[in-house]
Amino acid sequence: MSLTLYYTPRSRSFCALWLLEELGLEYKLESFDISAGRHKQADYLLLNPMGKVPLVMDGDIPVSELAAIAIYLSDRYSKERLSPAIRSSERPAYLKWILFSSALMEPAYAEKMFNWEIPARRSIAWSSFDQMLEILTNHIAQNTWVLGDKFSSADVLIGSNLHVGQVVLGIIPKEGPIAEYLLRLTKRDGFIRAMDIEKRESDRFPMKA
Ligand SMILES: N[C@@H](CCC(=O)N[C@@H](CS)C(=O)NCC(=O)O)C(=O)O
Repeated sequence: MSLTLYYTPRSRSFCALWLLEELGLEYKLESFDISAGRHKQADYLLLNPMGKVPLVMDGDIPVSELAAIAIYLSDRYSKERLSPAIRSSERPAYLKWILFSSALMEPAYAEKMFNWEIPARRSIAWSSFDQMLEILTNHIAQNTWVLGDKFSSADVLIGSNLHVGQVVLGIIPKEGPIAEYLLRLTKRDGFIRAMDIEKRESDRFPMKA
């Protein structure tokens, strides 16, 4: 096994880094300054035509898109520690929450941040930012993790979005069930290790004016 994470600080790459730290696997960090454009070079585009980070290489197999990275790495390497078994009854809920992060939270965040005016709500996939947040809040008010007592990679995906939403974008509440869930997440050793690496790499590649 030889894993490489293509990473830039202050980006969604943090989620993949946190996942790798939760998995406790050895991996190589290919960290770069996003303004250098490494992710737009021809060799990179062959691996991820979207030209985005993160990208995980498992040997010579490219894995892009956070939901796919989470499902693949957890199934392949976590021995069911971060994902329920394929045939388990928890599997549908696990997949639902993984997709909730990328298919519902992501566009809902964009709607909120860019003040999108959407004329026909029923025709869009994520309904609304407020509904997304309400559903997540009601669920997490009654559960330690999205799958109840079992922590999974779905929590890493949702937690990464919530962390950015609260700390960077200021659109996620600072108190209540979601804030308490985030506190539980950010106390995890995997999160703390990933945040130490993120801080180190942010210092290495400071934001350009
Ligand atoms: N849908 C992608 C989103 C990845 C993404 O948006 N990455 C941003 C950084 S946060 C990026 O690479 N932006 C650089 C660009 O588009 O040029 C995923 O889930 O991995």
